[in-house]
Amino acid sequence: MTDIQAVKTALRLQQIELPSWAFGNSGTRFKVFAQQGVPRNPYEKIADAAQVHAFTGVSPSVALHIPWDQVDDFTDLAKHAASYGMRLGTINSNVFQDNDYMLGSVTNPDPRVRRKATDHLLECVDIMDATGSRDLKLWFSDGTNYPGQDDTRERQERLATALAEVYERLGDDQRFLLEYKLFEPAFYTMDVPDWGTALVHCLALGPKATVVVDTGHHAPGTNIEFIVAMLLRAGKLGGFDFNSRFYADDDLMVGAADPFQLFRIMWEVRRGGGLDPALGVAFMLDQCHNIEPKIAAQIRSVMNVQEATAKALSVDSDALAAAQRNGDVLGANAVIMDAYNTDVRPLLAELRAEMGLDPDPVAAYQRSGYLESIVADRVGGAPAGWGA
Ligand code: LRH
Ligand code: MN
Repeated sequence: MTDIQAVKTALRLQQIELPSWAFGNSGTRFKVFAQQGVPRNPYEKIADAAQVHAFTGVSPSVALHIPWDQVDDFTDLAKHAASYGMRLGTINSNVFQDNDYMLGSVTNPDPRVRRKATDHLLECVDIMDATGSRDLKLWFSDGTNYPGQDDTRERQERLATALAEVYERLGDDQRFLLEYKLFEPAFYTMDVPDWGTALVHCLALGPKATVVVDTGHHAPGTNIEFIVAMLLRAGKLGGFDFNSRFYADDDLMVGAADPFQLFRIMWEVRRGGGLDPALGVAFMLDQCHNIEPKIAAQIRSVMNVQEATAKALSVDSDALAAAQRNGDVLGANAVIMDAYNTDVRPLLAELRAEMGLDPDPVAAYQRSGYLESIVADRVGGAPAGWGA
């Protein structure tokens, strides 16, 4: 029998970090549809993120993206966040939007451009010192579009050189999360295309170098939970950029496109000890709400992660282990499917009530009138976006 109290305790401990950029306008190359009430600066983004935490109780931190969230005083921004019961989380570097980076950032053939890109990464660590953030997330859009465009081996040497310099700069309680992505914006090679490449670079550096799994960054049909099991086994799973997709890097709400895959991932997280906060696995959302109301979508996304986690916690692991030991293929699969087919929504509603929250966070938020108030207040100024 599932120990309901243990499940509730684990769910209370789980924290899901929110991406500041999800509250701003976003879109595709075809169109960015502006929405009313969108924040105009990081202070307003944090106020919106605080709404998600107020109604879910499990998302007390906001990841920042530099320079999209550049401010004069990050210590003041941290105080602002604290005034909402929030803290500033992962610092995301951005070496993908400057003209100088057309042929790469830290892998660019031009040493002047490599220096510029590496200096940005080091500046992000300075910001971490001011915000008290533990994690620096490194995603490189670096790659090539045509065979022969550049020397693949040489680009890896350039990448390793930059990563080593950043690694040296990290404080004792800081680490970086290296993010891989199969393609886009480059379409022949990406310099960090897969978990193997990211892991090789991290193993070459040391314990402060970890890998982040963005669930939208794999080839269709990739068994992501296998990658999660392997990274946990290697002690190199730094965290997740959660979202979902039907085709490519769609950045849709996590669990919306493939809730069964999210469950399988959370089962491997549980199986590998990744739900223990001491292991330091960061659960982050990395999404774009191009057409849907952004704050409500973030609340729904947090709930989707909670539901997948609660189902994973409902797996009768002893029965599963016994069936696996006995080669009982159907029996073992049935244990997993029973957990997946368990309706955990009543348990989560009960838990929210015990946490003093409304059992239905989205409905409670929509009743709060917050959206109407920001639409009325946020008149004028430039709505936040990707600045692309
Ligand atoms: C790249 C990525 C990366 C972020 C960006 C917002 O596709 O997943 O994590 O910097 O999205
Ligand atoms: Mn990502």
